[in-house]
Amino acid sequence: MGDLKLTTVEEMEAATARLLETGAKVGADAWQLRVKNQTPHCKFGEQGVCCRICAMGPCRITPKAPRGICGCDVHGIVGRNYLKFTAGGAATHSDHGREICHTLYEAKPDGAYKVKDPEKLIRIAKEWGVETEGKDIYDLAHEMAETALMEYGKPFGVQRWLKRAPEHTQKLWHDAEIEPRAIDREVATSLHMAHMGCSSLPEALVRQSLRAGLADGWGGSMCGTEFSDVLFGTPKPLDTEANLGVMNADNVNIVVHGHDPSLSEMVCEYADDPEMIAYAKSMGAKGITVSGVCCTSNEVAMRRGVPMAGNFLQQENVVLTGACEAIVVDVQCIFPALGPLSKCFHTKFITTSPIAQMPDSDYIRFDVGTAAEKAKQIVMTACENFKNRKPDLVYIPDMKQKATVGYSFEALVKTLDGVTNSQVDVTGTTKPLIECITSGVIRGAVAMVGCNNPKIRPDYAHIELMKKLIANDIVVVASGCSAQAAAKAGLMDKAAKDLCGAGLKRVCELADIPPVLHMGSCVDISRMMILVAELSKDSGLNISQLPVVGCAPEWMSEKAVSIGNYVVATGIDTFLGVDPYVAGSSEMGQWLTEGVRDWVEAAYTVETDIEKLVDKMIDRIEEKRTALGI
Ligand code: MSK
Repeated sequence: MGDLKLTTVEEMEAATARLLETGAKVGADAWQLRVKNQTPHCKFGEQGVCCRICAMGPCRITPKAPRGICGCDVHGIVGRNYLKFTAGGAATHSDHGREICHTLYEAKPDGAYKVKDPEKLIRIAKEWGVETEGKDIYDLAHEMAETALMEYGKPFGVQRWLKRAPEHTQKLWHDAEIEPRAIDREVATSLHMAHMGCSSLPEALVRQSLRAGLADGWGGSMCGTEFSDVLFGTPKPLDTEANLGVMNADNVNIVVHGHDPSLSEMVCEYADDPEMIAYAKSMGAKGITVSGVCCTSNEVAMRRGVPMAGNFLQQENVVLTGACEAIVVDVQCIFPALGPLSKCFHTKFITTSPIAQMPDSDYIRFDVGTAAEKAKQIVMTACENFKNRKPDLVYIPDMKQKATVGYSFEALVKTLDGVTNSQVDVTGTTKPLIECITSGVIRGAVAMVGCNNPKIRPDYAHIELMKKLIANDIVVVASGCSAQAAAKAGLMDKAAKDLCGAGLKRVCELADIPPVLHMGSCVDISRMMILVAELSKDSGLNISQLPVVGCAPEWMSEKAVSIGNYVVATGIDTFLGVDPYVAGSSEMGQWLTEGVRDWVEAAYTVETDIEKLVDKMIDRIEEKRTALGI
C-alpha cells in the first residue's frame, strides 16, 4: 500500500474521547452527551407525521386519528413537511449565493475584494449575452452582479443557468413543469403551497420540492460557486492537510467555520500579513495558523491550501483542544453550543453575520464595506487571546493527513486531459473521462456529499463507502463534510491510488490525482451538475444514462434535502443513508423512490444499512453500463 497509512475512524474516535476528557475537567457540554438526552427521538417527528403549520394543532397522525383537524391526511402532512424542509435548504444556499453577488457588486481594483478570475467573468458574461467588448472589468463585474441578483426576483422567465443543462434535461424540466423561475419565487411558492389550506396532494408537493431544489442547484448555489470563483479565483489542484493535527500548539490558532468565503478569505489574508505575524510573536506565539471547519474550510482549502481541521461533528473538538484562540463563524452549520463551550476555555467565539447571531459570542459584524478592518480586528483579537491559554488544557491530537484538493470543473477537465490514448483533440472537454468510463477502466463515478449525523457513526459511512467504491474502480467526487471525511482519513492523498482497483489506479497514476477528488463546498455541488451536463453533451448520452450516482450517507441539514432534490431532478439516482422524515407516508415514499422517475429519469433510494447502500450504488452503476452495452 505504498507509504499511505489511512487514519481510521477508531483512531479519530480515540482522539475525540481524549478531548472529551478535557471537556469533562472543565464542565463542558458536548453533542455526544446531548444526543443521549434527546434519545429516543419523537416517533411522530421521525416519521414526519406531526403537523404544526396552524394553531388548531399540533396534529399527530396515528391509526386511530388518521386525519388532522383540517382533514389533511398523513400523505399531505408528510409532503408539506418535506416541501418546507426543501424550501429551508434552497433559501439558505441561495441566500449564500446572493451574498456573493453583493460582494461582487462591491468589488473594486483598490478595495478589499477584487476580481481574481476575469476570464471566467467574461466567459459567464458571454454565456448570458452581456456585452463585454471594451468594458472595464469592474464595470462588467458590477453589471453581472446586478444581473445575477435579478435572477432572485425577476417576474418572468426561468433561471438563466438552466441553459447549461443538456437540451434533453431542459425539456424534461419543462414538460414536468419544474423549471425554476426566480430563485426567491420558488422558495416563497413552496411556503405558500405548504400553508394551511393549500396543497395536500403529494404529487404537487413533490413536484414543487424538485422545482425549489433546482432553484438552488441551478440557481442560487450556481451563483455562489461561479461568482466566488470570479472573486477569489477558480480552484486548481494544490496540496494541504486535514484533521485536528493541523492546529499548531506554538501558534495562534484561528479556526474559520461556516460557508461564506467573503469572511474566511479576508481572515486568511490578514493572518498572512507580516504585521499580524509580528503581532502574534509579540504576544508570545511563533506565528498564526488558520484552519477550517465545514464548508468555509473547503472554500479556503481549495483556493489557498488552508488546512482543514475537521468537519461538522468536529466543530466542538477544535475548542476542546484548548489551543483555539478564536473560532470565527459566518453562516450555517454552526452549533450554538460553541458559545457556552468556548466559555469553558479561553477561546473567543466570534460571530460575524446578522444571519447567524448566537448567545455567548463576541459579535464583530462583518460586511463588504468594512471587511478589511474587521478581518484585521478579528486576527488581532485572536493574537491577544494567546496569552490567556491554559497550558494544562492544551491537547492537540497528533493526527493529520496530506490531501490534494482544488478540483473545480475547469481544473478537472484540464487535469484529465492527459489521460487518453485518443488521437482526437479533446482539449477542454470531458472526453478523456468518457473514454475511461466507456472502456471500463473506470466503471463510473459517485458524487459523495453531505454532512455528519450522530445517527451514523461519524465519518464511518463516508470513508467505508469511498474505500469500497474506489476498490471497485469507481471514481469519487466529493464536497462538503464528505470531502473533509475523505481528506482526514487520507483518501485525498495521491498515495490512496493503492486502494483502488487496477483501472482507477492507472488513471490516478497517469493524471497524478487522488481517487477521491475534492470539488469544494456544499454550494459547489453545482460544479458536479456542470460536470454531468458536460459529460452528457460530450458523450451524446442523457445524464440519466451515465453510470453516475449521488450519495449523502450521513446528511443532516435542510440544505442536503434541497441538494438531493436537484441532483435527482438533474437525472442522477441519489442514495441517502438517513431517511428525510417521510417514512410515515407510503405515498410520499412511492413518489420519491419511484414516481419522480417518470418526470426526471432518476429517483431516491433510502438505505440505512451502509453495506447495502454501497452495494446498491455499485449495482446501479453496473445496470447503467449494461443498458449502454459497455
Ligand atoms: S457544511 S450542510 S454539515 S456538508 Fe456545508 Fe457540512 Fe452538511 Fe453543513
